[in-house]
This record gives sequence, structure tokens and C-alpha cells, in this order.
Amino acid sequence: MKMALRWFGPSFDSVDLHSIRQIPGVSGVVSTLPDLAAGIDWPRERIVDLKNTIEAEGLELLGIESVNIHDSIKAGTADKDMYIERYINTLKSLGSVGIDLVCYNFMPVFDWTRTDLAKVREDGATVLAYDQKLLDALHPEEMLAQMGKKSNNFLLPGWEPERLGGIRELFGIYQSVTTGSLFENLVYFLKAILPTCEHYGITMAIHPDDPPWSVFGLPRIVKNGGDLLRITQAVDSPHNCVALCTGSLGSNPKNDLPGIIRSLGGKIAFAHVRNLRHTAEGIFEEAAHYAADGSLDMVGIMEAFGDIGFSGIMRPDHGRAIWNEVALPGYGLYDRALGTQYLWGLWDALSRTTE
Ligand SMILES: [Mn+2]
Repeated sequence: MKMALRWFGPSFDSVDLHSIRQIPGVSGVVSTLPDLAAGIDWPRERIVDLKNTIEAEGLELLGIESVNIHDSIKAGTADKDMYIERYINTLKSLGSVGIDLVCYNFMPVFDWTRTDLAKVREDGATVLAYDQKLLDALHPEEMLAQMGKKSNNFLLPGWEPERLGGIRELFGIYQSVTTGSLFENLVYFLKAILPTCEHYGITMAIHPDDPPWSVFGLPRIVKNGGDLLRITQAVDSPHNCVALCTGSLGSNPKNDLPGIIRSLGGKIAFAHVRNLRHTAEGIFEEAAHYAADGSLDMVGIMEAFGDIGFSGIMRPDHGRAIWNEVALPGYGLYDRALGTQYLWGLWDALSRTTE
């Protein structure tokens, strides 16, 4: 198992690589080119630059999180093949420089959703939080404006202003998309790209929907263990894998995370491990990785990863904002660094007891 931190590149991240290098047990980062909107064919020289920048600090580029998928592919509109071709070209460029892991999601319109990016907790730390009742009272445009106000002026991943500027049109193209057709569009996409992935040795890891239920009436197809299993089985390829995100799946208390991890086994190529606190149905806030701070069975989760012999890339996920750090919400240095140490502590202790 290799531990990574998510890093958005020198112009989009408050955290520098030198600091990441000093976290014990973190050997690399997963990164992206945040200024390139979904649907753009990534210039190879930009990928090479990113890789060189990371390696110059003694870290590895362990994967791309994410190469976002254009809404035309997800909605299955007439121009989808053009965007799939661009995606394949991007994969070829990534593969040619040795990238072997690409994370993506298949959520219509919104990449992830919260109703508060800086909820103040008892100890003064702030966290991302979600309240279904608050969301139900909002129009998507109002939510967008709220997210912008609390972003600390960072570009939020998956919330590209240009794309979401046309939010009415975006909702429009999904008008006739059902969960059934969304799933078919995913399968169509995977069948088109997987031969390229196989050629270059790139594993695709689909990220669960966040939160794992429908928002604003949009269809969702990656909500639980059954959905993930069905996706891995729909197109049979060792490169058709999963990014197991405990925070996204765990927002729904019905998702038995250790059970899901065991059922997917070797299909998990990438792991996001974090904790959160359930408040009531449809209401949660993120928490420290430390098990007792939240509701998730962090020990059971790490035990399950040990049981399946997980050897992929793991990263801590959203952290709390602590110690006066100003960062992209969820992506400060301090709490994620603490998170890595907690995860390694569990991992090391559990692997000793099973030896
Ligand atoms: Mn995640």
C-alpha cells in the first residue's frame, strides 16, 4: 500500500510539495490539471511538467484525480463520441508518461455537494457539512453562490465556474436521462476507453457519488456496494476498478463499509479513507480521521483493507480546517497529515496482529 495526498498543483493549492514530503509514510501525490475543463484533450507537455515538478521534490505522481468526464458523455448527447475521443487522447498522453491510475466520477452536473464548507465545531475547527433539508430549500444556482462564498477563493474541484455558469442548460441536457440510461452511458464510455487503458496499463477508478443519493432530482448510479460491483462486472477488464471512498459511501449509514471493501476485493485500486459524523437522516458533518470523533468504523475499515491484501494507493480525505490554516476547504495540510498518521497507525498495528 502506498499513501498519497491529493495535490492540486502549484497555482491551485495552498500546500507545497516540500511540506507533503515531510509527512512520514507519504510517498507521493495524486494530482490533476485543475485549469483544464472537462472535455479538453490534455496537452502532453503539461502532464510531463506536472510529473517533473512532483518528482523534483522527491515525491511520486501516483495517479490522476481526476480526469473529469464531459456532461455530453454522461448524458449521452449527440456529440458524446467527440468527447470520448478526447478522453482517449488524454489517456494516451497520460499512459505515455507512465501514469497508471485515473480516478473519475459519473455524477450528473455536480461533482460533490455540501451545504456548508466551514461548519464550526465544538473545538473551533471547521468542516464541510451537509444537510438535506437546507439543500431542499435551495435552487442549484443559490447553492453555487453559497459554495463560492466559502471557498477561501480557491477553485473548488469539479465546480468549474465556466461549466456551472450555464447551469440551466446543464440541467436541461439531463432532462430525459434516467438511472437506466445513465448506467448505459457509463458502460458505453467504459467499453470505448478500456482498450486504450489496457494498452497503456492504466487502471480506471470510479468514485462513488457524493452524497450517495439523488440531489436536485438528478439520477445517481454509484451509491452503494451493489452499484460498484455491478459497474465492475458490466465491462470485464482488470482495468475497470473502483475508488473506494469511505466518506462518500459512508454518508449513508446503511452502507456497510468493511463489507463493501471485502466484496470488491481486488477491484479497489484507490482508497479515500476518512471519517464523518452522522447527525440525523440526510445530515452529516465531516470529522477527524480518529475513529471516536465520528461515526465510521475506522478500525473495521482498515482491517477490511488488510484482509483483501490492499496494495493500491490510499489517501486521507477531507480534513478539518485547524490551527488557523487557510486552504481549499477540506484540503489543508495539517489535518490530512494527522489523518495519514492515524491510518498508518491502524495499518501497522493491524498487520502485526494478523502476521
Ligand atoms: Mn473521495
